[in-house]
Amino acid sequence: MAKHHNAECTCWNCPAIDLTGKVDFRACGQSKEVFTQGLGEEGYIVAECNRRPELGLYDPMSVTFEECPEWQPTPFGYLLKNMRVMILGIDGYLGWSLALWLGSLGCEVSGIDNFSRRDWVMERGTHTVVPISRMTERLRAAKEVLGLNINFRGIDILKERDKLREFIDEIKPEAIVHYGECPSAPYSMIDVEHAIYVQQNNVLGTLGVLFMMRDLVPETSLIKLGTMGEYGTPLTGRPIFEGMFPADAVMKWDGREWSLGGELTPRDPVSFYHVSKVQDTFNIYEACKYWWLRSYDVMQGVIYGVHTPQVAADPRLSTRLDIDECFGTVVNRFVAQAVIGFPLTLYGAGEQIRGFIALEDAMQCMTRLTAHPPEPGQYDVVNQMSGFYSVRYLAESVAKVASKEFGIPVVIQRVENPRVEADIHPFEPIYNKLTDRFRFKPKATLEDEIYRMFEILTQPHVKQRIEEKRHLILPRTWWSELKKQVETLEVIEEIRYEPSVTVDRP
Ligand code: USQ
Repeated sequence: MAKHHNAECTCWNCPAIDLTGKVDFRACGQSKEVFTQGLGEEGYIVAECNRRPELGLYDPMSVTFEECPEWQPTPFGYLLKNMRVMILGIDGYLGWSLALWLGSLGCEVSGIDNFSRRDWVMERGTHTVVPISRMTERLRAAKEVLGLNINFRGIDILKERDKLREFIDEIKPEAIVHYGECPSAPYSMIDVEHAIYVQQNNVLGTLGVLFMMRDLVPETSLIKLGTMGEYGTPLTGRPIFEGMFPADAVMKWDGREWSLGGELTPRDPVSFYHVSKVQDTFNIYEACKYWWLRSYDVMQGVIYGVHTPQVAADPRLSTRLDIDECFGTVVNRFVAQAVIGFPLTLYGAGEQIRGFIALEDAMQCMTRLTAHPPEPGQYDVVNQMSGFYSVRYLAESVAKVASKEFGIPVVIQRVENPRVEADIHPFEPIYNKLTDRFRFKPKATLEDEIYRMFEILTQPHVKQRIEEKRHLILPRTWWSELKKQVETLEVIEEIRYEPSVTVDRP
């Protein structure tokens, strides 16, 4: 059988390692005198293990995950026994799904949230169309249905740093997954108050977390949600690398030539929200450099879907699904629109291309990254997506599944694009690190996931909740100063396909 992707990692990657005072981290304030006590007789690095103190001082490169009894096999690689994972933003669309997912793999999950996603959505006058329970109910159901004890605390990352510090100190997480940010581009473009709020919440909240990690858990990996939108869509058509230029990239200018290998690639964000993610990138990059923190910055494509085996296990465990202009992502919106017979809203030409990933696949990626922590000081970037499509292709795919499989005819419309974005552009994302290094295997095809969403969204109580918010489907938030609802540019005729006779569905 092929080895797990992290079989050859050693204690050098492991968050249970204790390097304090043993390695030359002078950049983080340790003096030369302190670190020399950690060098073995022949000048090798030696460390201690927080989980196996009986090892005493030893060479951290000498034990692999495969050999260590603390690391146990799972379908997604070796995971530390009862690995302590803290999720910032555990009440959100992704945070809640990941809590259940990791808990089911044996992790000891803790998490914080200030319920701001619920508040933002309420502020916009809308609601999650898949009903979700209150946190107390969610926790009770997680215990009852899946046997999980999730350790939750209501904390605001930015405003309650003392409480978060205490919680981190108490739990001593071995990985921190950071989803605790406002994820909406349109929300950040509403007005000056919203722009400032999003940037403050995201950028300064994350900056605070970095300082806490330096002080309390410097060996813990930070798996931070960034976005593919940090890169924008370079009109030159150059490939969108995974955060840094590859070793053989060169820049030519004025008859001279330089290697760009290892340098951060240019960022060209597409909203004030996306700018906040770019700022995070630089803050995390610096923290890894100054303090030897370790982080994967996850440039995630647009997410869609509402299924994982755990959230499907009980209605009280469902994760949210938004469909409004601010918090609904494009595929989720299109399926909801189709369900209530609302013409699918292609913005502008509809030829914008983005990277996409299904919820369940994103969970798999996050698990694989958690299982394979970076080395001390390592800042790395992955482009987390499983395919890329034009918005028009997505609308057509939704229309196809709707009419073929559910007998729902679909109309597609082009509306004025309220955003400032290139709607016709080249796009060549590179996204093979997750598949090659971490052995991510996408499981959900676009069509299958759309099908699964139709199954859920056509349920009468969900359909009813979509109907109630029909008036909030068309966007009103313009990147320019305009203050009006977008208007239809073109109606693309009703799309009907022959009902499917061949596709076998579970
Ligand atoms: N779009 C339409 N019609 C709609 C909604 C969107 O044509 O009804 C278009 C947009 O113009 C855009 C594309 O679809 O070109 C994607 O829009 P979106 O609203 O699905 O996603 P976006 O605003 O880019 O943001 C979402 C998440 C964000 C994440 C980002 C990943 O809300 O948190 O960072 O996807 S990415 O797009 O790769 O930057």
